Amino acid sequence: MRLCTKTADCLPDDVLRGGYDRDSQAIGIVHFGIGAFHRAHQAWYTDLALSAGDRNWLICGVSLRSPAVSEQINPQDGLYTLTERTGDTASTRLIGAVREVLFAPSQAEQVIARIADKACHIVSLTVTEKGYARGDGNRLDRAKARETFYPLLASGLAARRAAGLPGVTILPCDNLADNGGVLAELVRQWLETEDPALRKWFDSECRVPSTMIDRIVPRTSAADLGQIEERIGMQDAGATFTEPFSQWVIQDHFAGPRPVWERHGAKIVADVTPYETAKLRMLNGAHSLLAYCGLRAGYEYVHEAVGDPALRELAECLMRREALPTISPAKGQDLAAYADALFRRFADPALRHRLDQIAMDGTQKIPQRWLDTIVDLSRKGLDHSAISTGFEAWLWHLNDRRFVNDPFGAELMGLMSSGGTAQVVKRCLSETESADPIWAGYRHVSLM
Ligand code: CS2
Repeated sequence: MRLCTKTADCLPDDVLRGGYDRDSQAIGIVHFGIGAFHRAHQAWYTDLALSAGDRNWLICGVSLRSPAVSEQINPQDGLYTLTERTGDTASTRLIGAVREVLFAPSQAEQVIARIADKACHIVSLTVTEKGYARGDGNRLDRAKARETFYPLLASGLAARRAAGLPGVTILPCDNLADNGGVLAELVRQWLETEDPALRKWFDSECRVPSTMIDRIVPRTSAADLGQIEERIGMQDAGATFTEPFSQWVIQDHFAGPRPVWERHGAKIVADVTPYETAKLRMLNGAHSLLAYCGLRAGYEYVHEAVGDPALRELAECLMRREALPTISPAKGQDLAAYADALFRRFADPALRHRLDQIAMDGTQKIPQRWLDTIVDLSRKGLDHSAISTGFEAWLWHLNDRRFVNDPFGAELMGLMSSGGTAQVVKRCLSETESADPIWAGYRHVSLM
């Protein structure tokens, strides 16, 4: 038996569910990149909102590269379970917010029609750092952009304008600094060449809030799927696993209506910068450190790496002595308590969060996780030896080659073979905007 609308009634009683009527509700959100993170985060908040009576916020998920999620979820009528794990306990909820999944390469017209539908008010994205097609100095890489969401988004917006519909809120949910500002600028660059009149319409009718998104979502394993089948008595190919913790801070900058996500734990604020900076530099910064140093030390999971006293000390140093002093907290934001909570989350063995999952796409992650911190510390004349150690481990990681999964991986590994570390460092630098202080950081690293 497989999970779907018909079989959902046979789920065990302890599987939580909203019980709202899905058939009479419209799709209000089109989401690019419907991977596990979205299903455990934004779709979960939206499911809670729908359960509490918000209406017409069902989600149309769009996959850009692989049909896998549509094959997992469409035969289940968009339903899947989300299981929160901690210690020895687990709690499972049936999520109904996702109505359908479209596979962009073969269903482009449907994606455009969904964006152009009058019920759609939000186009959100979780396309990973590399999915934004940022080239040198945050300029749009047009060749890469053509392969991603930009043409579909532009066609959807053009159809809305032609139909006399209002603009939409474009909501980026990826770990980039100033993700709203960056995305708005990249979309402008795309439209400027493709359709300058649409660019003007986008500027006046659409809004792109910045967001800080946080929930640890390990990749689902075959063992996880076996466990959930045993627990719920049916197969769920879309099953997703996460921690109980979740955080979402969203800039109050919408073009039109939105679900009342703040009733379910999201925070709507004027400025997300302090939350986003703390999250990127402390959580993600320490994650990347543990990933490269942990893999080098032979560990597989985050809880194992953080359980090693030497690596724990290094991560403590990165969070508390290097990242923390570079952040100006918002009123009431306690960064020392934040660090304590992060270590508790990292140490939870129930999550089984793989280090190689975090290690991927280093070139896309390191700038906002480490280099921005190094730049600030260098300006103040402060030490950044923990980040430097992480950097050295990243170079080891490239040289070791076993787990490298990065859009620039082949190029960097080639440079490593021909010119060694110095060539790799030089290549990275040409990708960054503020070369001077960063040079200092890299030079420091390469001398260690
Ligand atoms: C991780 C993040 O894979 C990674 O690079 O650092 O996905 C991290 O788990 C999330 O940002 C937590 O919110």
